[in-house]
Amino acid sequence: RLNFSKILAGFKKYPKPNRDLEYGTAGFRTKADLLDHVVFRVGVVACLRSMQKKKAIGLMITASHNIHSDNGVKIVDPLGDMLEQSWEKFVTDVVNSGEDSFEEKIMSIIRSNEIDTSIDGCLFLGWDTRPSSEHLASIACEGVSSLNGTVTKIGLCTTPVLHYVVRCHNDPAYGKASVDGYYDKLLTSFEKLWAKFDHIKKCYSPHIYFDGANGVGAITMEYVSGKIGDKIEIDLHNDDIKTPDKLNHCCGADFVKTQQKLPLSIPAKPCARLVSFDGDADRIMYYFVDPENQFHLLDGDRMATLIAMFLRQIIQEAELDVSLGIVQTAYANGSSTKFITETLKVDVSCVKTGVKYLHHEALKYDIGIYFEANGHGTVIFSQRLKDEIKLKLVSDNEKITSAATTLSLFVDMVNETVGDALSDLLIVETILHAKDWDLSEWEKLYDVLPYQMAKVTVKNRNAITTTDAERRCVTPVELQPKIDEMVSSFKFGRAFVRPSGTEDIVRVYAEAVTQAEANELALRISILVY
Ligand code: 16G
Ligand code: ZN
Repeated sequence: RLNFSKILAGFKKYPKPNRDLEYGTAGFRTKADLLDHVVFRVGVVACLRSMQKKKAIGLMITASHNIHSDNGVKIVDPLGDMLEQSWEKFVTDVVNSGEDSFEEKIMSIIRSNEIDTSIDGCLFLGWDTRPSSEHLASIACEGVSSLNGTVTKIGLCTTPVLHYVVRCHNDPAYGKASVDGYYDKLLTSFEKLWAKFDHIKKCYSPHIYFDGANGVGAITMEYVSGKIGDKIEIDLHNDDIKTPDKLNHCCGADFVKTQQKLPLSIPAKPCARLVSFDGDADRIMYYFVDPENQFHLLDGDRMATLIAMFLRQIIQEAELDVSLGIVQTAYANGSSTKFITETLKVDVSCVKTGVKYLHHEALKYDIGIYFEANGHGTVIFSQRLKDEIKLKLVSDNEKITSAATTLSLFVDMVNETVGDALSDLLIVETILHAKDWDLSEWEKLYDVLPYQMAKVTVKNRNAITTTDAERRCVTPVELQPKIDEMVSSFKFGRAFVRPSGTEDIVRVYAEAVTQAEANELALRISILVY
């Protein structure tokens, strides 16, 4: 039933340049003008995936926090999570294949996955504000159509919205499969939860300065601001989506995290609550400037600990016997890990960089909180937990039913499919509001160790291989002993190196007791790598 001549026509219309690409941790990502053939072929493979699973699949066109001239494409699996790993190879093969070999590649995918080709593929498609996004989205549609699949265009949207809609289409109990349905679920639970904690506040201010990275997150917040403005006044900045080169330029969550300074146009108002989203609104950073003009960052580690602390208390109040754990990566600050284990006494595990690894590990808990230090994260809840909450909601103990109500509303405020800056913002604001905290109270939970990150350009980054969740190097064999020796000469020193999954470089991370020492350690390790 497959019409290979239709697929071939697309291969000819969008010829592959003389360069192979790889489906990395964030899908395909490169200069936008090198992507025409990629999105066509990804459309084809995503359609096959949909036929295999007999479920809807998502396609998101975005390059997140990258410069406006880049773009990329990611495939979303039926439950709204990232594409299963075994398929990354299939899609990479098809994207890199020549006109003479694609038919064989596609047939082999069909055979090895026992795909019934009489099924119609069903795709949901979303894109960000980049100037190239709509064009690439239309080519992706051609790819899907070449296999007779159907496409529902969500259009301009954040990455987490697309993930959410795919999940709801395949699992209607999760919510209504539309952008309105998404806002409705998150904001309704937020309003109800807010009302539960509506006491007089001394410390929590209802005002935030918001940096939208001049991307799609700014549109989201403009809408949200109209809905919840009576609770949180949102002062919108970096919301110009009409000027392409402003996207992520000196603003956004990635800029704030890596530069550790204020983005353009956010006022240095002492102690004000400042928030940034990244270009596709799946990452978030909180920060503030103190009266001495010092910059303070509250990153993914901080959000994970804040959420764990809050939820741990609620599950105790609800008398629920469930497991709670935090998943981090090697980038998590050493003092956050110490705080989680020693003070919170919550389980913590460390996995490789990349959302799919964190998400997978978090599934092991009834409440799995995962965050990368860079601000990408969410919470996932087991079915067992959801069922237990229902039982507690009808308990005759008022304290228990109240805690169960809080938890149940909290669950509905979370986008469990993927890190979601809006959902994370609502969570953090709810907790700060409930605790009557400002950012400096939140920051007091623990002191971070100063850290420094560096990039090293090498001939072949894949010569470096790692183990132990990227915390130790396996090859080149002589490297790790040298790193160990160097680290041991720094108080509270910790460092690791890993090849980047998104750029042709090796990344270096170092922590030490002072900023100067962290910088020095990062530099010395970089020299070892070079
Ligand atoms: C991708 C990942 C992100 C990770 C980053 C690391 C997803 C959706 N995104 O952007 O989680 O932090 O890669 O990049 O998984 P790196 O390998 O270049 O350090
Ligand atoms: Zn992003």
